[in-house]
Amino acid sequence: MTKSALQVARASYIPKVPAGLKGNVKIEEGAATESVRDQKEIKELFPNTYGMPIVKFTETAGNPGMDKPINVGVILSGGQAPGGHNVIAGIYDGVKRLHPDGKLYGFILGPSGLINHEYKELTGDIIDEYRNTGGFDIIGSGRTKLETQEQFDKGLEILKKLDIKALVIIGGDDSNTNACVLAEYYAKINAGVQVIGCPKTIDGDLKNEQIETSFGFDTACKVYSELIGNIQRDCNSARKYWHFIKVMGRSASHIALECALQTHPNICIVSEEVAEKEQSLDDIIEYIAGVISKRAEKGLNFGTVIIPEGLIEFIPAMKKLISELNDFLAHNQEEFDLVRRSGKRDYIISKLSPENSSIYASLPETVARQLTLDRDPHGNVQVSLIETEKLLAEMVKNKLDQWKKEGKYNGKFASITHFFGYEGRCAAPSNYDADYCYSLGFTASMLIAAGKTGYMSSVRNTTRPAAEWIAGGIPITMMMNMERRHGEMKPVIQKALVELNGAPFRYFESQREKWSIETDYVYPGPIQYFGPTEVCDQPSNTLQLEQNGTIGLD
Ligand code: FBP
Repeated sequence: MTKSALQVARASYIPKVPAGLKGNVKIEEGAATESVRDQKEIKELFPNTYGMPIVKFTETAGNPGMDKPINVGVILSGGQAPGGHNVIAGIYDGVKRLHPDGKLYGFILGPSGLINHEYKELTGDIIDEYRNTGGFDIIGSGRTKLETQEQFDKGLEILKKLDIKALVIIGGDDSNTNACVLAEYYAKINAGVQVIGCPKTIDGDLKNEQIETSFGFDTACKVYSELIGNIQRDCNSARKYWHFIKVMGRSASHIALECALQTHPNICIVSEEVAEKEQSLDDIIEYIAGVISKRAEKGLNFGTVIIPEGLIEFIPAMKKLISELNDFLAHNQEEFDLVRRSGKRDYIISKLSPENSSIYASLPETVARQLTLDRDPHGNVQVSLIETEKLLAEMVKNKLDQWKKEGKYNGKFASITHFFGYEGRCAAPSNYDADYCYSLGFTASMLIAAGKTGYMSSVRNTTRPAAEWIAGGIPITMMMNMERRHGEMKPVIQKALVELNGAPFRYFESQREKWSIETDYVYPGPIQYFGPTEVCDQPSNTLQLEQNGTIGLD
């Protein structure tokens, strides 16, 4: 395989790790824990893994090895996120540090690899090929849900065959919830297999008081911010386009907000604010058109708008429409498939409640069609397929045309749309993600050595230099509450949305008026790997604001 010069240079990068992981590791256990909510229900559902203490690793004298080798299995679950290969490298190095004969097996293409017994041993040569690289291609990832007892038993067969004592599941909130259910089941039947989770998702919505950030968020935001900065420089040069830029984030707007903090666009919509203020689609259009009109008065007929991917589901009226569509299609998909393409829109209009039907009828043709495309494995609309950026650009244009007729606006409006998602999910990890991921993986091995199950690997204090990071484990049940999913109450890890009273949003709110009218663009440029630490090792603005209340260079 031909490698780029950067790949060759990055292969030898040695991730920085917390001091606590450097030598022999001592485990410190805290007090018993409770779930964030619904303690009684969660305790009943997880009798073997509820209430366990938070643990922390510190360095101690002595030999870090174990008498017997441990074999470990690893699964990559869900969407790609930069740094996954370093998590696996960290697990591998941890397993080998414990005993040179320990083995690491990777299950192919996500949880289905465990169920279908498709795996490969990850040897030192393979691991070395992937250190500090982006992507999940070392073993591939998949979105199969690991949730039934039949799947758990099928998985156990291969785990036993390979003498695997612990399984590490690298995934988002749903995959880690399922990891905990699996840990509980294996504990209940005395299977002799521990299960450890690792917090992954570029969306940044798997975080809480114990988990500072999910890996991949830092790199993905830096890649998107580079692209947005480039667009801003172009738009400030040509001065003739409004760019509507949608960024990934299936649900929460963390990515949009972080990119805004890094690049100072003229507009950034935050879905959580839209929901809180119960804004309609028309309110959002009016707001965007209003900023465009104010800039036009100053002769600035150009600008940038950042749109979070999940926006559509946070507009209360659209949420109701999507929910009815989800239910309707879940029961009538076959009939819908038989309707001719040209008749599908009218078919849906005729089947929905009057309120939703009129909203659906008001949507542009393309978006109406996108709302009825195939659902994901959870039965939800795939928001990444909805071209919200085009919807907004088109509706803003209509609004401005109307204002022009009414004499309220006298500018020029031309728009270009973009969607940044897949461009960032497999990028080479930033130093932050390379270090964080390696530490998460290594910590997972230490949790396994300590006999833990039902824990999520955690590395905290990450706005400080890596040596001061704190490695340990958080019981997954601690992050859970009961939520209604497809009509049933289920134990799930709480998804972290943008907090409107949190420091990152408040900072954005204090600046957005200025950014909207003035042209205060920041051009972050590409991720820097080598050079001064304030350029190469800065965590995301979100984390810095959350932990320090300020952004490094401010
Ligand atoms: P995860 O939550 O699994 O990490 O995936 C996040 C994400 O990148 C979203 O931002 C996006 O909506 C979705 O994956 C796209 O999924 P797919 O890769 O299946 O198109």
